[in-house]
Amino acid sequence: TAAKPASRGAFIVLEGVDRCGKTTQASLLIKHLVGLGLAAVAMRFPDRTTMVGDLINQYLQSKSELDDRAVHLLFSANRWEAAPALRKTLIDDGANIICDRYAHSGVAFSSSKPSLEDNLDWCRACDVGLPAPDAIIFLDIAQEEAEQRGGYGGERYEKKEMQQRVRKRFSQLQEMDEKDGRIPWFIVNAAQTIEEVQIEINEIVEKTVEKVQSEEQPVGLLWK
Ligand code: 2DT
Repeated sequence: TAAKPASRGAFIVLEGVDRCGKTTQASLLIKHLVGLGLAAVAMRFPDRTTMVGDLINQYLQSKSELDDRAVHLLFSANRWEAAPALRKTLIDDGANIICDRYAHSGVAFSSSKPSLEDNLDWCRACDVGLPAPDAIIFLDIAQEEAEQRGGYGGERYEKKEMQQRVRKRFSQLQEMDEKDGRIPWFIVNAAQTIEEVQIEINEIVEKTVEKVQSEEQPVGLLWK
């Protein structure tokens, strides 16, 4: 059996609207951490490689239609099915996780739909108790700026009005987390150059990893 790691890994989530540069920054961050000699694993949600993820993928590509609540539950199930492996990576392997979207995207997108706009609590409820992020890094960019980056793709949700509503929901979720005081948010101006954004993210993540290692707190339970 493998030796128990000296400390658990940090769980870092990158969030933001489409075209904010999350995916690019996530892979640069992994390289940076590995370069520092830290174990770092990439995750992303939705994870389209599972059976649940395949249903989500078909829905996002408009190859299927699903009730808004049903698809919300699939996105949440897609996180719950990953939760045991996520915990194992953090705790047994002591590796840091860099995750491209997580529960906050789940709530921000679903609750931006007309049928769910008054159901924020219901949207959050499905994700209560999941492994909680140690930090949320929100890549912030103005709508106009994001649009100039080559326009949106053809998937469901990749439309201006939706993206604007999602951005507002993210701020609301940030306020709620800040009131609760357990999950720190870091807002990074994503309109900067890739290098500038990278430098800010690296600093936030290095501090978070140090904090997790020194405080020895167990993995939190989201919104519980
Ligand atoms: P990507 O473009 O990052 O693959 O995301 N989404 C994501 C939800 O509606 N609910 C969720 O729980 C998650 C994780 C955001 C595909 C789209 O799926 C949305 C964009």
